[in-house]
Amino acid sequence: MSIQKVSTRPFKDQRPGTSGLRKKVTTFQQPYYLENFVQSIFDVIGEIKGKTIVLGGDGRFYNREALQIIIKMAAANGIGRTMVGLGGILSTPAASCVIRKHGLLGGIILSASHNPGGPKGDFGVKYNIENGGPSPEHVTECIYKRSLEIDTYRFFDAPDVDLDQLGENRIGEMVVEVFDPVADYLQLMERLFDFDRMRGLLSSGEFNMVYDGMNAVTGPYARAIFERRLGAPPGTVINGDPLLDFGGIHPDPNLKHARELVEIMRSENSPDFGAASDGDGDRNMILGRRFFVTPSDSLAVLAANADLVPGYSGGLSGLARSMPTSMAVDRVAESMGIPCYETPTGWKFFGNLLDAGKVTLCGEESFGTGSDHIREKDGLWAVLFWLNLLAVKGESVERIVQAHWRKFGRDFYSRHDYEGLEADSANGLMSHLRDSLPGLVEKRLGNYEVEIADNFSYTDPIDGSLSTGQGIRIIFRGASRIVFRLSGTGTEGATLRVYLERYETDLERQDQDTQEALSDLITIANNIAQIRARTGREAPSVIT
Ligand code: VG1
Ligand code: CO
Repeated sequence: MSIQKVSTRPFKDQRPGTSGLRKKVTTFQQPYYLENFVQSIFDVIGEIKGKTIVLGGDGRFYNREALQIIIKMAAANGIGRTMVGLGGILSTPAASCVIRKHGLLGGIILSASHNPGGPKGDFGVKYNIENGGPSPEHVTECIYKRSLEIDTYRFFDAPDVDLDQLGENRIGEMVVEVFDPVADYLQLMERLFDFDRMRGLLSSGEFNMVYDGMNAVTGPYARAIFERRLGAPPGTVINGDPLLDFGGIHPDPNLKHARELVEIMRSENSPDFGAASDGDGDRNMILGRRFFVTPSDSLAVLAANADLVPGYSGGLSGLARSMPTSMAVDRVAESMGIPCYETPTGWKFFGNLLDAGKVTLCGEESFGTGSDHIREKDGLWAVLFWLNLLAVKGESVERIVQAHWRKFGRDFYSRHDYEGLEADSANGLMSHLRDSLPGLVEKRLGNYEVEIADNFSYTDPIDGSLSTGQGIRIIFRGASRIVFRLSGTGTEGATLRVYLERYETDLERQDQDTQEALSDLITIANNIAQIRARTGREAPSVIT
């Protein structure tokens, strides 16, 4: 047992994206690849000697191997204590909760979120800071710069730690504590939501729910919460065991990938409430009987009804959404007389606003919703929030959403993804769009008149940092929008995301099919971005 200093050479491709460093498993398996990135983190985060960090992941292929490497590197770098989730399991929101509750230095979460797993799938590493949230851009930039010049990493040569046994182990001076990854998180949820009321609903015999763990990290959390704590019958949680390859599915809770759940919710005897989370547990999809709640609407509905939930009955300080998220939540903020902030895509941009107490609830169109209880989006939190509302209101999911539209108007909303494009054609499309922006302002496109056409940039209201090039916005008079951006989480080629939104206050027209309601905007988007000609694609790969 000894500390080793291993000479290495830098890799050039370790710049973290929207949510950490995400690459193919095979990339991470290259000698020194994981080690270099982890050492780069330890090198730039300041004083680490004697401090405590938390580690865990979504259970995907290579999770356990990577954890053993990181544990031994932490010991060699002088970390005092490392907490690791039992079985290597730790959801992203639970990691954020544990960091905050125990005042830790930070945590390393191993996940590629909703990306597929397995030997040929994806893997990822993200570092969360002491507020429990993702590293802000200036930290990820330092990690990246360090990764370009690194020449040694530290490693403690010791036997593997048994991750399936709760309790304390030692590697050199460092204590490794294998802990229950559910307990602290469950306690936090019990403080925010009315568990007695939800238990009453679930045991009334008149209400059924189904929760899809998508063979990923949330299964153990969901069984503990819904089946054991809230008394829902066994079997309420489906696909509840974390599998190395997620059973071959993309653990992405949307209408395409959560197919099993969607079919259950469309069936004759559908349960009243359906929900799912993604690989690392930070996303959520909410379904009623034959009814889909868009994530943007979900955020707006939660905000509008927050006074019915114990954790938020004292009022909301402000709301926030990522730029491409629909403006439904803006209207709720306005009606409450509180501010609504518009940030770039990615949860890290909410961190400062939450820390400063300016925002209580926030969300993204990509099935991410959360609050100031932690510094990550939180899938099960959103599901519990909905369940609490359903228990208090005694109405169906569909009725709650329709009542919201009647009051605030409806934002028809859809995202069209073109996945696996050649990087050159995707970049060409975006630069063509950037060049067209000045010519679009004040122009009429079909029935729509362009009010603003720009490339979104954001100045953080707390620390003044500027983030540019965050997505092309075409805003039409009357609050309709088209937004274009390239994904920062993919591992193959490029993904173009086109976000479409149309605001409708006419009650008669609120029941239209979403794609029909947006058809004019879809045509306009295709024309101005020349999507077919430039990508060769006739249709998007995923519509959500
Ligand atoms: C996507 C979503 C974004 C989300 C990010 C991480 O990023 O659009 O809203 O914050 O994934 O989510 P991109 O750059 O591919 O559009 V997760 O569940 O991976 O932590
Ligand atoms: Co995720």
